[in-house]
Amino acid sequence: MTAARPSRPIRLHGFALSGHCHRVELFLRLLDLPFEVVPVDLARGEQRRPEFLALNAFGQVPVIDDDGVVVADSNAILVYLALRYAAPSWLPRDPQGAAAVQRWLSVAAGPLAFGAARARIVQLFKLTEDAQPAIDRAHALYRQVEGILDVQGAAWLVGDAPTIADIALYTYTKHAPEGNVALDDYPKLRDWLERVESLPGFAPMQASRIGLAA
Ligand SMILES: N[C@@H](CCC(=O)N[C@@H](CS)C(=O)NCC(=O)O)C(=O)O
Repeated sequence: MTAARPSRPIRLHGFALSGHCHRVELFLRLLDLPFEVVPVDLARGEQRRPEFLALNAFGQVPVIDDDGVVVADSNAILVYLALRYAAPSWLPRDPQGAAAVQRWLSVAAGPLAFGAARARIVQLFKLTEDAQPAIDRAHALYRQVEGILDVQGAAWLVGDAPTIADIALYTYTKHAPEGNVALDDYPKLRDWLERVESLPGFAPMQASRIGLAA
């Protein structure tokens, strides 16, 4: 059976330096779906304009508009795209597989967002906040993920094929050094990053010369 295709390009309201947005863009590219980016300038506060708040009352990117179907929140968008346009392997339908993927989406919205992603934001926007708690949270998470990848002996976070769990965790992990989170101690994690990068259609988020990447 041929996978469904959008009848017109999906509009991705996003910001080039947002890992949450890259998460969505990466999955669109891996699925080879047509899309166009509608830039939202966070520095100028465009996410708080009424037109944008009508799309996402939380005032955050990413948001997609798929021919009138508006979906906000990066992980929600991954779920939508997987169910609508992807092979079932990207989001298993069996209870155990679906739960295993959801577990990682929760990690992406929790420890990843408040760890590596936050530490990077402090550098990116030169915030005065102390980044150390976020850096510590990032290392706590990566020690756990390293152990899980080691014990599972698996190539991917869930099962034996890439899922949206891998997509959700990829970008902020890859860019963690920009937030002064070194990945040297996590060889299994770095191998996993490379596996994601080898997927057909992969394109990186633009690098920022900040933190350990300066
Ligand atoms: N849970 C949301 C978080 C998205 C998020 O934090 N977006 C940031 C950019 S990375 C944003 O729009 N920030 C602007 C603001 O909060 O004013 C998701 O997964 O999409």
